Amino acid sequence: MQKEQLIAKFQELYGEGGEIRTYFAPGRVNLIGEHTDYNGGHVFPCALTMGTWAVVRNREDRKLGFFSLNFEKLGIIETSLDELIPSKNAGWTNYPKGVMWAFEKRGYELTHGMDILIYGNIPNGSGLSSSASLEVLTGLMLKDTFGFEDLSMIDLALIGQYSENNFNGCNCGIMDQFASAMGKKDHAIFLDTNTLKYEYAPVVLENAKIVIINSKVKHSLVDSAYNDRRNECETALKELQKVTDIKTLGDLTEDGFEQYKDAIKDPVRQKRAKHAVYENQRTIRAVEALRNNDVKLFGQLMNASHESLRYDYEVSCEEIDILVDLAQAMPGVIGSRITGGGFGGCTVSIVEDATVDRFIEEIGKTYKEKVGHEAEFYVVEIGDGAKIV
Ligand code: GAF
Repeated sequence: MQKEQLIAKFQELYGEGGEIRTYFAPGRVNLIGEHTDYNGGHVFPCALTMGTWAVVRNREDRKLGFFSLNFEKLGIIETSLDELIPSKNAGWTNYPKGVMWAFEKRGYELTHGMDILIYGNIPNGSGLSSSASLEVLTGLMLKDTFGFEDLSMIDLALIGQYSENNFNGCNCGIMDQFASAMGKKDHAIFLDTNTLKYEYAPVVLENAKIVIINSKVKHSLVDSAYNDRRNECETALKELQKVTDIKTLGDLTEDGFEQYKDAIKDPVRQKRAKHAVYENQRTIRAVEALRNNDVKLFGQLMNASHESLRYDYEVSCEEIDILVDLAQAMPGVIGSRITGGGFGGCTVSIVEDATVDRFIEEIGKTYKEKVGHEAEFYVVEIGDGAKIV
């Protein structure tokens, strides 16, 4: 949808006049480095050109008007800056409200309300960070509206994560908000989540594309299973700290893990920690491979990442495994894995140009036969981070 159309819709809903501002924040796809961001490891995500837009106008009172073109039937949801409390009934507005709450918690006073129109083209709940993009979008909107010049884009990512953890109850890491705030066209972000040091790595895929497949399944209990994994890793870390001097699982190499792993008493917990350690090392190696133009090795590491997420971390599911197995078995596919938090959502594959059509057609057909519903395919481009548009 074009900016002009969004503004026209805004005026139809809220009336004309006043200064109108528009913002955009992207979704992300993670190429490798999954479930490492709350374990002190590295991640390698990139921002997409798909994302979420906001059209905003100040109000003189403290009221907030929220309208989403993605949830049109809900109409305008009216609330106020004095009601920034999470509630089930508030649905999607819990995300922007959470960020407003987090701003105020950090001492950034929001002195007046706003009318807001939202539109997103990231499929919701598909593991491409529609919620993180909404959080970063809200952060940028507040920074610009209230002139909070001292807040950097990384601050906006951190505030988004804080609100997700403390207002919306998902104990996520920093990867998604960071990618949405800091993305760069045609680059992925090699981020050390322990120090927040990052480098942009050009993603130059000669004769290949990044293809995302949306399984269109989202298994319930995603958030609680996510929080469980995090707790398991935290317990494993405490056990390891009794025998070796590490701050995070990201401090261990594979050899170090093998040496100390018996300190982790529970075999399931040991598998979780193994994934976190090995995936971090795989990510470091994958970025090096890409820098050396060794896309083949990058793809092999993506495949290994999936295997680890499937068997050791156990965050995949039948539908996703079908997609990944089909992709990995197809000549012309360089690598394929689940992306994002898991339990459904999307896969990411690197596919040679000449294979893309067959990839979409054949995997689409077999998936429908096996699962009973269609998957969606997106041949994506890497875009910039959040911006005023
Ligand atoms: C979700 C979380 F929000 C991220 O922080 C990250 O942990 C990811 O799952 C798994 O890598 O997207």
